[in-house]
Amino acid sequence: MQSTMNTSVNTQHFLELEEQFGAHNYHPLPVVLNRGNGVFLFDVDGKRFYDFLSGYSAVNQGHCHPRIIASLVEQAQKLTLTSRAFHSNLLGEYEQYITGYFGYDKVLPMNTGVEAVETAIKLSRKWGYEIKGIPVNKAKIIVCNSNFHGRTVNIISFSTDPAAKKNFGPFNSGYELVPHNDLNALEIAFQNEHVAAFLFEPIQGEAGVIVPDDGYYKGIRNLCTKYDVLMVADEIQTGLARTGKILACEHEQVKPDILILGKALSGGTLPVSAVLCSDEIMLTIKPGEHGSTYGGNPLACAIAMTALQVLKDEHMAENAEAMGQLFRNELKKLNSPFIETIRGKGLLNAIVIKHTDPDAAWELCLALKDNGLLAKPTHGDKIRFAPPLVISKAQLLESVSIIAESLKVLGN
Ligand code: IF1
Repeated sequence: MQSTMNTSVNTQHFLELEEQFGAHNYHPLPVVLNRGNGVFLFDVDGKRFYDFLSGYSAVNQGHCHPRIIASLVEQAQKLTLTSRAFHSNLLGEYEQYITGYFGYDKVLPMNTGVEAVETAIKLSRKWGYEIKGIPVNKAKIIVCNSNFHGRTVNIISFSTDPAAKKNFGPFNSGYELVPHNDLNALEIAFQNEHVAAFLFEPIQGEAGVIVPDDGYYKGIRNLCTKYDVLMVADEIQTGLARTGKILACEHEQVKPDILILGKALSGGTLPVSAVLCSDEIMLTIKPGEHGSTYGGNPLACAIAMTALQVLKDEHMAENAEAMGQLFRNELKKLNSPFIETIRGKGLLNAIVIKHTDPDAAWELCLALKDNGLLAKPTHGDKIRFAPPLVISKAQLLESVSIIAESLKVLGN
């Protein structure tokens, strides 16, 4: 099948700069963007696209949300960083706001998602040794096959993706793998008294939007309570209204012991992440035992409070639920022979492509691009569809028609 790699001279210029001067650690679609607004991205030739990746769910609130940008601009002209060597007027206000928003005693502010996951692992181990009484350096953390929690050497130590691990060893110990969505396997793993925590994604995003059975979150909660194991939810991608609730765990009225947030916590402006938990867990870390240069900086605090507020003010979870249902129903109605599976929750969805050509998903994404919609394959045959949560019904239906038109590139 011919690749539809038609790019303008203007676009080609930027691609060549990256080719020559940048690391080749990604394989992006051949599109160069220079502006975003709401659900739309625009390329250097002024072509408009529906954004169906949303920065991997970091842009839930829509590109350059006016209230978030206004907070950024206002605070950027006052004070951006004090470091934690001193206090700022915004950190305490933000800490009170976000802990009240999610119902936890305390928050530890970090920057990237992986830093928050590392922080949650350190808190889990500290709690395991100092509260649960696990022998020091014997703590186990249970994780899931096909997990994705970031790309530091410690985190990829428990990845099951060969591409994420190849030639990055040696790796860290203290982790045990269980299948995702398997409560029996989890209970067996919990027989080990050295288990401090279970770290999981409510929906496995990178693995291809793997949605567990109903009751999985409640089952995890019950087992963690029964065996005195911390339930650690990585809601970096599933949180902040993406799946139709403010948190994916809310679909089953479940409250994790440790909540990890990132991505859309800043509305796609700059890296802001957070770890929330009880005093019992959080106060195991004493002054000087953990931190980061930018963690909790006043610019991030200002942005995050607005990013969280607009989720509620604009009912983005409710819209994600409604538009997600509509999206999956409309895709099903296409009855495409090339779509094997449609799955997701809220506006975190994916399709599995069925085709003899192993590059079919990539070719479809190129055709989608040519037709004005940006999406990217994950793990070969799956395409994630995750637009900003502000998408309207008319925009969603237009997007489905673009998908329908683009599927023709796979044959008739
Ligand atoms: C890339 C994936 C998505 C995450 C969860 C922690 C992190 C992520 C559930 C780490 C980050 C990003 C990383 C980015 C692409 C994207 C991604 F494909 F890699 F796996 F979304 F599915 N927990 N996910 O999804 O957060 O340190 O990146 O801020 O590395 O290519 P981060």
